Amino acid sequence: MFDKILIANRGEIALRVLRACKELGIATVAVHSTADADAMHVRLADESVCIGPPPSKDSYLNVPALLAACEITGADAVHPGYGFLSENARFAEILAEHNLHFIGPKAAHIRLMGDKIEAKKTARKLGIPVVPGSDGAVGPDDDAMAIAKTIGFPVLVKAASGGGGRGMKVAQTEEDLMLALSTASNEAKSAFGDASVYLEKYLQKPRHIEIQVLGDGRGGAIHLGERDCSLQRRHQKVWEEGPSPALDAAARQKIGATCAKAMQEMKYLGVGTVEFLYEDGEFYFIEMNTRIQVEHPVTEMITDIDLVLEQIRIAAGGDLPVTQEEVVINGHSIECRVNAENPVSFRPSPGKIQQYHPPGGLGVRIDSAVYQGYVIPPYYDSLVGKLIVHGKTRQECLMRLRRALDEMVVEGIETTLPLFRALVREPAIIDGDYHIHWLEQYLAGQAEAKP
Ligand code: MV4
Repeated sequence: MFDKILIANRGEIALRVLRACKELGIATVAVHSTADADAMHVRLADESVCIGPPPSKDSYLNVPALLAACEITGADAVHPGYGFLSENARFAEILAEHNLHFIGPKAAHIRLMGDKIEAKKTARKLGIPVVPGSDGAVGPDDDAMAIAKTIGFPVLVKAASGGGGRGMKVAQTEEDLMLALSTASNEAKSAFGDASVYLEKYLQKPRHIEIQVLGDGRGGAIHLGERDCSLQRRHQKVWEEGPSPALDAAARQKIGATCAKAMQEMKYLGVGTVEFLYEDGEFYFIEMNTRIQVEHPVTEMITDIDLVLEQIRIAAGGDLPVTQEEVVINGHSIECRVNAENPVSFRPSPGKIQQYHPPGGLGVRIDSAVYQGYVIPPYYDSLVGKLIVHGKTRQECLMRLRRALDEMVVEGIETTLPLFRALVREPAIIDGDYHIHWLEQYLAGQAEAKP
């Protein structure tokens, strides 16, 4: 097991990793920019190192500074959290070159899944259902029109190095295709330094359902059920829940087993999330995330497995915590990402938290690193904290979430709490009857209603 872990991240996930380290009896090193000197994980860590000024490129993405912090403190492993360097294969390799452990998948798997074309080809080879589309990149010499006609309009042009919604263009008709191809390719070139794009059948109103997987790197792998992340705004997840209201046990078992088998064949190491679009009873692989995700607590609450603690144990050579047969999905969990944003315009609202009262009670969890008097800096994401609720059933979970939202107090900054207080009372949400475009349509309707 590791002796000392450097947590190369900030905010709630840094605190989350720190908690797992403490429970494992592992010493912790916090790194922070000058803007995060008063952060909670810095106060609670055994040691802390300032790694630079506020801009991420000069601090949390500053690899030499992170290596120096490891050297100074004698850390033998680095946990990247999510975002920042968590899916940077080169960083994982550099750590290995410095005899440091990267708590994450093998660099080759990070690189593989970072290329959305290669990821799809791999998924298909491993028996995972994928969206119908082009066989790899569509280049200037290919007959894109013929490929698109074979797929059937509308088609989606996607950047190979994209992901998370970046570098996507819809072509509704043949006339739209050429413009969509050139626009997506040019944007991909400037955003990712890689102009290659591919085509997919455009699914109109799917749900976004992701499967949590855990592999020991030696051929053992299990799945831990799904999370429904369809409620998103501009590709930012807002509300995630598990199990999905749209899946029955048979569908869950089938797609879960398919993902677990694929991870066994890959000899995947650590935690991972296989992302699907789900429409008319069919799953379509879109991408795989090779990191711990923001919404991991939803899975923890319904499986009672500490994903971050197991991620660390497995990175140190440990075995999977349970067999597939021992994985039991118990009850229902919903996570609301409370952001320091105006709940209507979503304009960021950094500043000092004057009053902070987190809710409590049975089945209520807050993953947050803020406190009364904390100043939310303007340099990073606007997450105040994640309100995660568990109930024996989805209805009990909704009732508890409604009560917890009404109990939660955050004053001094604007937050998206009012949005969640409205959503938890919205019939479509109560019925679980929504898709990936539902939230933006709901917000557009709200904007119209209140000009
Ligand atoms: C799609 C799609 C429809 N059809 N692919 C957006 C982010 C990235 N994960 C892939 N995304 C999509 N891919 C096909 N073939 C619709 C989306 C999409 C989306 C997916 C999941 C959650 C929210 C979304 C919002 C807009 C578009």
